[in-house]
Amino acid sequence: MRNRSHKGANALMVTLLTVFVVILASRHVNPGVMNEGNQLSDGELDNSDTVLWTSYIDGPGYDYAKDVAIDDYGNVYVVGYADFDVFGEDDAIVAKYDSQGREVWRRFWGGASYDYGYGVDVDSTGSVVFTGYTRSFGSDYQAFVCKMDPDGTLLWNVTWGGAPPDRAYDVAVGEGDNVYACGQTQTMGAGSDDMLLLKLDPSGNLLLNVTWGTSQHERAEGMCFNSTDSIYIAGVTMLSGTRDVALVKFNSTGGVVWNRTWGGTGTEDGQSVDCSGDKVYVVSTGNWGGSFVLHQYNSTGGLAWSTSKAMGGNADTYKSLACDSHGDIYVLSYNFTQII
Ligand SMILES: [Ca+2]
Ligand SMILES: [Ca+2]
Ligand SMILES: [Ca+2]
Repeated sequence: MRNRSHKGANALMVTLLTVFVVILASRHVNPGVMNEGNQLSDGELDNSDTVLWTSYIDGPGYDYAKDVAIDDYGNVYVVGYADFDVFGEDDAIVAKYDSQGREVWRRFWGGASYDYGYGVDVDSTGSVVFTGYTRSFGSDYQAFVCKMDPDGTLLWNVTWGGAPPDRAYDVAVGEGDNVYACGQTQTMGAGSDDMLLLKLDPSGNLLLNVTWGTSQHERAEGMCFNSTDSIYIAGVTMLSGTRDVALVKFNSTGGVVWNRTWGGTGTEDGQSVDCSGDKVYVVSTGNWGGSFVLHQYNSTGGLAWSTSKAMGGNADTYKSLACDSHGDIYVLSYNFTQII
């Protein structure tokens, strides 16, 4: 969700009220794309936390909204997946709303098997990029990245992966409208799953695929791109024997600038990251009874502070954060949004 460049104006934030709402690079996989379907949800808050609008998509089965992005015109993009059986089993769904909450279009992407949309961002031309993973094309799960024009016409789709499962969870548009996606891979890396970073050019050509990790489990959960051509990825490493937060800074050519881990003997999961200037914010969850931890790092990897927020609700539900140009920080859960 992300993190990604939430090119949103003001302190507006979309809240997903319930989740209603190689190596191998194979291109043009011929997925199904469909323009209709039905009910993902979102609402928008002004500075006084008033809900400006709410919209939802409700299919015949379960429906999950996983990420949101805002363009320079205030259009809102939501990605997730739903059980409409448009192409068979779950399909990724991406929907565009105008600044008043009116649905502009919705599109499904996928094939006969399971297709999950997880991350969305928008580029300088108003084209939307989204990512996730699919079992409809290739062996086991494959990461995918798709791009649609402002009218929702599919421009390209790319899958990435080998025989083991590979997944993408987030996407961010970077310099020159290059596209970065992150996730986890067993096809490449140091063993078990590793954090995965893909870079594609604006036409969907794969520019690089790199990993970060150890012989233990690692994965990326969220990413952001900042104006200094740096990419931050937050996720998980199990190098210590338990899950710990991992934050990795890459440069635009895929080099690891630094990495940091945070955690103790319990469970600590890095869920999402966003940056504002030289400040990098990470939200993490664990088995802490409904609280989350917000961390601020600087651009050289120094931990400025960590603070725990007890908000109630279920643990492990704080999935995303974004900060705006005013320095306000938004943390998104499955159930509600906290503005800090
Ligand atoms: Ca499907
Ligand atoms: Ca690993
Ligand atoms: Ca731990």
